[in-house]
Formats: sequence, structure tokens, C-alpha cells
Amino acid sequence: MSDSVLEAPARPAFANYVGGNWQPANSGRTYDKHNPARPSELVGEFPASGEDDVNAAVEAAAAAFPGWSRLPAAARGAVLARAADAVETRVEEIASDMTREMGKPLREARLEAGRVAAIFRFFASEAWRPKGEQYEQLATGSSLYTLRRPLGVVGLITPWNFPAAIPAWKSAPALIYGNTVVLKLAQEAPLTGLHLAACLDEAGIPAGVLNVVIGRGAEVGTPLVRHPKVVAISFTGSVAVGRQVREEATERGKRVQLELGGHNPLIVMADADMTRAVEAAYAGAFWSAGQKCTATRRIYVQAPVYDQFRERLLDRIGHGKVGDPADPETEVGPIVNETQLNAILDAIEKGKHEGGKLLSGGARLDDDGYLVAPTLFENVADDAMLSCEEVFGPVTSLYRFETIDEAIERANAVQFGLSASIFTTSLEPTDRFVNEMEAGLLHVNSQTAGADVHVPFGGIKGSGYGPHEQGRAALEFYTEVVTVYQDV
Ligand code: UN1
Repeated sequence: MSDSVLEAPARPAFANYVGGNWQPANSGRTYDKHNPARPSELVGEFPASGEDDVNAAVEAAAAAFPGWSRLPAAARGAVLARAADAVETRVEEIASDMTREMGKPLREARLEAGRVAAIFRFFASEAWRPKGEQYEQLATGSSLYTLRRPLGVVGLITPWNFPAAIPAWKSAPALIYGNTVVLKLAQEAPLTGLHLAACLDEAGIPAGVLNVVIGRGAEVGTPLVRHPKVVAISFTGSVAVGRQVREEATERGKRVQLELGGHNPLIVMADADMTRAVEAAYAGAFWSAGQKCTATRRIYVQAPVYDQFRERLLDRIGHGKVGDPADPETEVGPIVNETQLNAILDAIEKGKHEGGKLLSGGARLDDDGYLVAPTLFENVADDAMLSCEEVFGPVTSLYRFETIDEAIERANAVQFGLSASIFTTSLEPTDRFVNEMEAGLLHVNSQTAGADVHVPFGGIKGSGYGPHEQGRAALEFYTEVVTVYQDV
């Protein structure tokens, strides 16, 4: 232990977690994290880590790998189960820190913090499930089986918009299957992930099995992707960075999994339950201020109910609570930072310039906090920027359609394929939708966002690359298959 090692905290230290120690960046550099709802309020000073810190974390993870991977899976699962208990005792604390550091409304932050415990429990229970398949050798009938083995040190690069769920759903499967981890937390939301590390530390995770490094993509992410001892990279974030990660990783022969953007459509058929469809459109487009890759970006409404739907959605927007994310009634909180805020406001201007008609919102709401009013467009051309490119904020557009063929064709006409919803009470359009919609996550009569822990999560087309996350699908990415011919 070096002089700079801090005491193990009851609350997480604002520090990296490397080799079981809470420590500052090797350079001593820090950066200030402010509250997006009140930018003058400092959340804390966090380490501005660099390559040295990544190297130390990877070495710690490599040293811990033999011991951790040889433990019975049930022993690894017991650590996750104890960590789930720890998370549950501090859901409120995790949620309020999440709200403070990245602006997610408290009501959603609470759900996300609770979701972490479910994720840890689900992956703890993977200890009970098969790790391979048993066959017979053709010539002799002797044993022939597949065995899934851990990969080694894996690098996990996580975004700020789900600062609890995504670090949990990457690290829990990595750990249960016997890998050791270097987790990069997002610069915009480090504190939430540190809570998770503190819970795993309290649960007795051996030193070096999980390492957490905070900092910028270029200073932490890049050296992590390039490190020769890191054998696999799981990344969630933007398309541009994801492409770079994939190139760097595959060039070096590494496994890579990407979860990228979305441009998720919601189709409302004339026979839909209008109340539920409007509610799903509002929640999908505007909760978390639209800062979800699963948010609803396009709403296709069948012609006979278009005017009625528009009116009801505008009414719902009028009643939605926008403002302080720490107020448990708030549905739409701030944008994470000023850069993102300006990008959203620029996109709204461009949307208007390209002929979109603004029905609601379209402007900043507060001189201080980074609030954007829920923004609804119509008359947006199918090839306009708002119809094709992901604007990571509370911005969505209405489109009128006549037939299910037309709706599916237009809904599919984007590079992304993450999530899609249909609202209908008929089987025929449902059947068409589930068979023809180009998206990895399909919702019939529910909103485009959301992810259950025990089933695969991930996109197709430009929304993802590599095996899906969560559920048993995670086994695919975090293990390698060997085939064993075993004669006695
Ligand atoms: C959800 O919709 O609850 O970054 C999860 C994202 C996605 C996760 C969405 N990877 O928005």
C-alpha cells in the first residue's frame, strides 16, 4: 500500500478502486463534477486518471485472475449476492447521488438503483446453471463436452446515462463467469458507480478482481482498449467512439461488444388504447430528458387517430412535471452538461430549419440548470436530420401513416435498430411488427425504453456489435467455449 491509499469508506471515496485500495490518480490530477440542475453546485472532485492508472488496474486484475477464476462459481455468486444486499440497504443514497451528479429524476434513479440489486442477484444465480453441453464421441461413446471458460481480464467502458445499471450489467456477468475486471466509469457520473464498487468491496470481493478507474475516454478508455493484457472490451456509448473502440480492439485480436445509439420508433395503430399509447410516448420520449439509447425518437400515428393523438400528447406534455430532478414528482430533469445541452438546442434549430413544425417546447427552460422543455415536432421529412440522427435529449417527432406496411417500412428506414414499439389491439399488425421490425428489442403495447435483467438486451443494424448483454446472453461474450474429448 502506498502513502496515497485512502481509508476504506462507508460512503465511497471519490477515488479509483485498484487492487482493493481506494486511491487518487497516480498523477494526483482531479476534475470537478457539478450538478447539472444547479451547475454552481460541486458534487465532488474525482480523479482525472491516465494510462498509469489503467496499467496498475490491469496488473491488479491480471494478478487476481488465477485465484478468482478457480473459485467455485457459487463462491463468486455469494459475493454478488452479498453486494446485492448492500445495494438494497442504500438505494436511496445511490439514487440521490445519481440525481445530483447526472440529473436523472429521482423516481427513475430509485428504480435504477434497485435494478442493480436484481442484476447482481440474477448473475449470482448463474452459478446454478450449466456451463456447457454433454455429448458422446461418435466412435466410442466416450464423453464429449463443451466447457465455457472465463476469458481473463476484461475492460468495461460505461456511459453516464445509466451510471448504475450499465456498470452492474457488464461487471456482474464478467465476474460470475470468472473474469477479472477493469471498469471505466463515465467522467460525467462517477459517484454512482463508486457506490457499486463500495458494495462489492463490502461484500468481500478479493483485491484486484474488480478495479475502477475514472477519467476521460482518451486518457482511460484508449489505454484500456490497447492494453495487451485486456482480452475483451464491452462498450456502451456513442456510435463514433464505438467504431473507434471496435477498430482498436479487433486490430489487436480482442473480443468486442458494443451497445450504441438508437432511433426508436413507436407505431400507434388506429385501434390502440389511446391513453396507454400517449403515456408510453411521453415516457419513452421525455423521461430522463430523452437521454436513453432506448428513448422514443419517432412516433408514427395512423391517419384516422393522428389529430386526436397529437392533441392528447400535447395535453400530456402540458401536465408533465419538468424541473428539479430531486423532486420525486419530476418527470423531466436536466441535460447532463452544457455541451450536450447546446447540441440538443442546435439540433432543434436545425430541425426547424429543415422544415419541421415545432408543436411544443424547443427551448431552454432555465438560465441556471440545463433544462430543455419536452419538444415535439411534426411535418419532419423522412430524410431530415431529426428523422435519422440520434438527438440525445427530450426531442421527438410525429408522423402520419396509412397502412401497417408503410409504418414498418418508414420505421425501418434508419441506420439504427435498438428498440421499437407498437400500440394496437389486433394480432395482424402485431404479427407483422414482431417479424419485420428491424430492432433488437420489440415492445407490443409498452414504451421503447426499459430492460429486464433476465433476457437479452441489445440492438441490431448500427445499434450494436457482438453478442447481446444481460440474461443468459451474457455468457456468450464473457466466456469462451472449449470442446473436451474425454476418454478414460
Ligand atoms: C433502459 O432503457 O432501461 O444507454 C436501458 C442506454 C441503454 C440502456 C437502456 N444502453 O440508454
